[in-house]
This record gives sequence, structure tokens and C-alpha cells, in this order.
Amino acid sequence: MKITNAEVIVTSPDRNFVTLKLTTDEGITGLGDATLNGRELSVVAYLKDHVVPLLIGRDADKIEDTWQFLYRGAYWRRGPVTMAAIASVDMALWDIKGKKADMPVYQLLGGASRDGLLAYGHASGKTTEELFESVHRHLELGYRAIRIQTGVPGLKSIYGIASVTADKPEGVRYDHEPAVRGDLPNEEDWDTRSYLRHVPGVFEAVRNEFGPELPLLHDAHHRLTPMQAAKLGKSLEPYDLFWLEDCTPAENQDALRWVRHHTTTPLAIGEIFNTVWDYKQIISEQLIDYVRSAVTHTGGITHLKKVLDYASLFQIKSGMHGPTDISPVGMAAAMHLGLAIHNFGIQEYMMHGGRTNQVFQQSFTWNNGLLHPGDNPGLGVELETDEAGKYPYVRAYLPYNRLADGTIHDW
Ligand code: CS2
Ligand code: MG
Repeated sequence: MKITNAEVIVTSPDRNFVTLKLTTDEGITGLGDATLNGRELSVVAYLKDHVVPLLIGRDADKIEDTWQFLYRGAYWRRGPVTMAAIASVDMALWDIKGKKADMPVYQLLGGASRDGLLAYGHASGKTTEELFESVHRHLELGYRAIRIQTGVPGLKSIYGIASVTADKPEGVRYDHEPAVRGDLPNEEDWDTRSYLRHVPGVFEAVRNEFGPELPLLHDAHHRLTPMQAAKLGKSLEPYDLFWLEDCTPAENQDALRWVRHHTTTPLAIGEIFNTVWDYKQIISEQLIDYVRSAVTHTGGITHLKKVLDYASLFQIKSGMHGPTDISPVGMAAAMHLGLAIHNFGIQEYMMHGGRTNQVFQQSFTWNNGLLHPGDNPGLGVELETDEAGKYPYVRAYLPYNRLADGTIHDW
């Protein structure tokens, strides 16, 4: 079965998405997510100018060989652009193979290892009152695990807070906003000492209000030094978090040793990683508890399964990245992989917007706090080309941080 056509489809219903659509000489099509939030067009060019010409005429059945050809054949290895492009080809080929076998992809990966996938959503609030309302809203939506992000007194705008405005009482879901549409990125402010003083009290309040059972997660979003991360992890131990995410920039993998020495709060790292080499030390030294990568940013189902199989040797579980900048195709791929592997941990699930769900027809289910990819052949997502055409690309950037003295800081 040969690949006869490859289209790179850019659409921006609620936010920008990049989707690769492959067509074979047997008329079977496959989709892959290639969305890299804030740098989408770089992946479009990588695919259109360098990868697509290599795909036409290739055997669509050869998923592993195609992965190795695109990874080793490029000479220049790793990085978010390359691995998002390879991921989209990989996902599309798994989609095609599933359709050809008339099976959902999770069956090709070994079948279901569980009934459904525990998922978490993002509750947030500038104040404790707003935060509690957001937690209640997420519980009403069926979530059985919830991420808690809070405003910090004295800081004007920080990551992860859905702005609740009078005309949008449900809150302008911040996750549509991180890549704010506009010609230039937004500047946000940050102060670590204010944050470290404030967060433990927020979790004490949440535990007092919602009890000890509810799995609570928190994202420090790469902003702390290793010792500040250790301090935060230790201060949160009384509140029994499910995980503390991205507690310190993990390019320096040794840094996690310092955090690990000081706290038993579970650690999740890796949403900005893109190959197993980024994880090698923190997995083999047991420095994390959850692998955060998304299928979309880690070379696809083929490579992320290898990362998670490696992690399983160290009792480390998956916690796949799933904000709205992972497209419904990327989310479907994560659900199929998560359902099949033994060491599934939790799936992030932000719920895409209405226009996105019109562009991408999906077959997954969300019941009683659990996701399931569905049993349609392949990944179970179809892209409505005409609908997608209504929403051309809109330049958008993720924000950046400056400290009070003007110094750039990790966002
Ligand atoms: C966040 C993301 O979901 C998360 O854990 O880290 O919202 C992240 O900020 C965006 O995906 C960046 O594109
Ligand atoms: Mg995160």
C-alpha cells in the first residue's frame, strides 16, 4: 500500500492546529497532529518542504522503518520541530494501519489494559473563592482529578488562570489563551518568593474544602531553582498531591536529584521533551514519577511507547500532556496509547472548544471521569476539510515572563 498524497492542513477554529493528512493508493487516509503551540508554521515548513516529498511512494505499512528513515535520515536529530513532524507522520500511519485492519489503534498496540483513562482538568482562580468555584465546575463536569492553579497576590497576570469576566461567567478558558492571538507575545509577571509563600496555603484551603481524597495536581511550569522546587515539594507534602509538575527546568537532569532528596511529593516532567534521550537520566535514576510527554511532541505513538516501556522498568507511569494545544488527533493518539500500556498514570484533558469539535469529528467517550478512545478503526478522528477551511491561521504567541526588575524568567 503506497502513500500517494500528503496534505498539511492548518486551521484555527479556537486556536491554531497543524494536521498532516496522508492518502494511500487503497484510498485509506490517516491523520497526524503536528501542532507546536506558538511555532506552528515552523512544523508546516518542515513537513511541506522536507518531509512530504520523501513520503510520496513510500510503503504506508512500514511505520517503524519510516520513523527510522525520518529520524536518522535527517542527520540533524531531536528538537520539538523535527519530532512534531515525525510524530504527525507516525500517527497518520497508525491511523491508516488501524483502518486497514478494521481495528482501533489500541488493539494493534496490544489491546485494552483498563476500562478507561482517569483524566484531570484545570481548575484555577485569582482568589480562593474563584478557585473553589472552578473546582466545583470541574467536579460537575465529571472530573475525578483536578489541577489547581492560583493567582499570587501582587502579580498581575500569571500562567494558568482562566479569566472569569462578567460577560463570560464560565471563564475565558485560559488554555485557549496561552498562545494569545496577535503580532507580539504578551508579557506576564512573576515573583518566586511571593509564589512560594502563597501556594501551600491555597492547597490547605482546597483540602479543607474538598477533603483528603480528591487527586490534586499542580504545575510549577519550569519556574523554580532546584532548591526552590525542593522547598515547594516539601511544603506541599501535607496536602498529598497526585503530582507536582515541571518544578524546575529539566534540561539540567541532575537538578531533579536535589529535589528528590528533599521531598516525597510525586514529580511529573517532560511536556517540552521530545525524545527518550531527554528522559534517560531522570528515568534511570528514578528522579520522576510521571512522563509528561504528548504523542504529538515526542515522535508519535511509536517513540512515546518506547519511552513509556523504558519508564515501566522503573515503575514510572504516563501522564500525557493534553491541553487544548494538543489537537483532537493528538488526544486520540494519547488515548489509544494510554489504554494499551500497563503503566498508564493519568491523562490531561482540557476539553476543546465548540468550533474545534466541529472541525475534528471525534469518537472518544468521556464518562464518569474516564476517557476512552472508542472502537472506530484507526484513531477515530476525521477532519472536516470545509469546516477547517473556515478558520485560517492566526499568528499567536505564548506569553513570556519578566521579573519585577525586568529580567526575563521562564514562563
Ligand atoms: C501546561 C500547558 O497543560 C499544561 O501542563 O504546561 O498548558 C502549556 O502551558 C501549554 O501546553 C503550552 O503550549
Ligand atoms: Mg504543564
